Amino acid sequence: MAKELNIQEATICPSTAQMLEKATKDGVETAFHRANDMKPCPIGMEGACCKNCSMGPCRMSTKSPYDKVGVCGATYDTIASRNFARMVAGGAAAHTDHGMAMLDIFKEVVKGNIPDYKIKDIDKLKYVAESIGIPVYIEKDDGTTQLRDVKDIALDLAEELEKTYTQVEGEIPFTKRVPPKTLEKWRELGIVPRGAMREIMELMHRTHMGVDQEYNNMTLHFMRTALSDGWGGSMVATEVSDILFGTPKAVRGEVDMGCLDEKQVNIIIHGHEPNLFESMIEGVNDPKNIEKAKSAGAEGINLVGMCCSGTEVLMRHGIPHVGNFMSTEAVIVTGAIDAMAVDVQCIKQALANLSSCYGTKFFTTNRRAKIEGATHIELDEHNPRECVDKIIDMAIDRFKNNRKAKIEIPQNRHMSIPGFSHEFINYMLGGRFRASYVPLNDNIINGRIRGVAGVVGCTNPRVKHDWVHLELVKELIKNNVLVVQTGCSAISLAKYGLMTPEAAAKYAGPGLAEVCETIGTPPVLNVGSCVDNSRILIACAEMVKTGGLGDKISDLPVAGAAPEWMSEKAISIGQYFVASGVYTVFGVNFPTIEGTKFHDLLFKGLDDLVGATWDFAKDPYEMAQKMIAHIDKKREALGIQEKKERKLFDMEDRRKLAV
Ligand code: SF4
Ligand code: MSK
Repeated sequence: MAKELNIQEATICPSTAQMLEKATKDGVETAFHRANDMKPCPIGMEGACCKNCSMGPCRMSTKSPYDKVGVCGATYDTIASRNFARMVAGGAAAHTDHGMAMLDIFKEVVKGNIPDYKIKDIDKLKYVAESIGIPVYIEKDDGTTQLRDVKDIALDLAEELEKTYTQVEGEIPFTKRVPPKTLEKWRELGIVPRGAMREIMELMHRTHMGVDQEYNNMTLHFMRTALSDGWGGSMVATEVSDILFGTPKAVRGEVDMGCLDEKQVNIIIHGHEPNLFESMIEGVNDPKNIEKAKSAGAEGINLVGMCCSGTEVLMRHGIPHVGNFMSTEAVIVTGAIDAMAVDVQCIKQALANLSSCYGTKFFTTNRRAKIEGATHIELDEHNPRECVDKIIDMAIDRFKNNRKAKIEIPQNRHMSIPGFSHEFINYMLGGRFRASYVPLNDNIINGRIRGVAGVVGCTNPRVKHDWVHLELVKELIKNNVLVVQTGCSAISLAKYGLMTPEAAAKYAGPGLAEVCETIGTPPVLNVGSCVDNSRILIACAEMVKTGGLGDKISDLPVAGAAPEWMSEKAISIGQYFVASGVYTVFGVNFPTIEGTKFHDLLFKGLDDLVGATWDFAKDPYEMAQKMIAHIDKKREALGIQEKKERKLFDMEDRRKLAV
C-alpha cells in the first residue's frame, strides 16, 4: 500500500502543496508520491553498481567498496568513474544536441528556408562572430571600413560553429573565449575539447567493458567531454538562440500558478528548445486564433511556460512562468490546463497519464521525444505554425467541450525581473557607452560584494522542494555574495520574491544591498535556462579579463552549487564548472563513496589539476558556509580580504612624487 505523503515535508511551494492536497482528493499520484514509495537503490546511488556487460551486473559493497571486484576484475574506482563518466556523456549529449538543433535552424534561417524566423539581434551576431575571429568589417580600397553583408557573416559563423560538434582534431571555436592562463592549463592536461561528437564517442568507448580502467585517465577525459558541453554545445545553444530570438534584457515577468486564468484557454509549453515556444507566441497572438477562442466562450488564450522552455521566454519576453520541474505534474492537477506541449528533456513520462485524468491535451512535438499516451504533432521547423495552430485548435476544443474536472487555481503570483544575459549585465554596470565589468570587479575588490555564486539546477523530490535553493541563496546574499541563477533554481527564487530590486534591502547584506540599490538590480539574477549556464562561464571569463581578480577562472572569488540536482545534465554542468576552475557543491546525494580514491580525486585531487574541486552538502546552511569559506580563501590569495576602497591618486601621493 502507498505510504501517506507528508506534504509539508515534500515542498515549501504553497501552490504545489495545494495541488498535492487536491491530487490526494482526486486520487492521482505525482513524482512526490512515487519518491515517497520508492527507496533509491543505495548501491546505484554511490556509483557502486556496474551493468556494462552481461557477466554482471556487479555490485560492490558500499560499506567496504574494496572488498571485492567485478567479474572482470574492475575495482570500485573503475566502476564509479565509468558510471560518473556516462552521466557526463548523457548530460553533454543532451546539451550539445540541443545546441546543434539550434544551429541547424540558424543555418536554414540564414539561407532563407524558414520565413517564420529571422535574425533578430544583429549586434549579437557581430559580437559572437568577432569573438571567434570571423571578420565583421571589410576594408575598402579607399582605406575606410564597411560592415560585411549580414548573411555572409551569419554563414561564416554557422560554418565555424559547426566545428563545435564535428571537429575531429584541434580546439573548438569558443575556446578563444577562455582566459589564456586557464586554457594553458587545459593544454598541459590535454583536455582542450575537440568536437562534442568526438569527445562523447570516445567517452562511451572508454567506458565500454574492458577499455579505460584507470580512474585518473577516465577523469581527464570526462572533464574534456564536459568542457565540450560548457564551452561548446551549450554556449552555441545560448548564443544562436540570442541571435535568432533576441538577447535577453531585464523585463518584468510573473511566476507561479496564479498566472493561470480559468476564463481563458490555458496552454503550457514545457521542455527546452526555444523555437516551439517562439512559434506558439506567434500562434496565440494571431487574431484568427484569438477569435476562435472567443467564439468558444473564452476571454482569450493564456500562454504560460514551465521548466527551461518557460525560462527562455520569461527571459526574452516576460511570458509568465508557472513552475519548475517538480511542479509540472502539480499544475495539471489544477484542471485548468487545456493543453501542454512538450519538446525535449526533463519531461516526466507520467504527465501523459495524469493529463488524461484531467482531460488535458498532452502533445509531444519533437521527433526525438515521443511518449506513450501522448498525441504526437511533429514540429517541422520549416513550417512551425502548422503544428502550433493544431495544438491551439485542440486546446480550444478542450476548453469548450472537456472542462469536466474541477478547476482549482492556487492564487499565488509574484513579480520577478529576469533577463540578465551577459550583455545586459555589462550594460547595466556601465551604461551603453561604458559597458564593462569594472564596477563589478571594483566592488568585489573593495569588499562590498564578497564574491559571486552560481546557484543552478533542478528540483528533486528526494529533498524538500525549493527549500534548499531558497535557504542557500538567502544565506549567500545575507553574506554579501551576489547570486546568479539558471534553470529550475531560478524559478524557485523568483517564487519567493528574491528576484526584485526591493529584495536587496530585505535580504542582502549591507555591501551587496548598497551595490544593488545603486544600479537598481535584484541581489539574485536570473541568467536563463540550463543551457544558459554558458552565460556564467562568459561572465567568469569577463571578470578575469577586466582585471584585478587574478589571471585564471580558478583565481576568482566565485563558487557554484546545484542543491537539488537530479539530471545527468547537472553532472555535466558541474563538471565543466569544476574543470574551468569553479569550486562546485552538489546537494541531494553524490554518486561516489567517501574515502575511495575516485572520490578523493574529485573532492581534493582536482585542485592540483584545474584549481577547483567538487564538494557535497545536503544542508543549505552548511553548503553556504562551504561556498563562503571558498570565496574567502580566494579573496585571501588575491590579497583583497581586507575591505578597502580602490585608492584614487590623492594630494598626498602627488606630494610624494619626485619632481
Ligand atoms: Fe561486471 Fe566488469 Fe561486466 Fe561491469 S564490466 S558488469 S564489473 S564484469
Ligand atoms: S529543466 S535539467 S530540471 S534545471 Fe532545464 Fe530544470 Fe534541471 Fe531540467
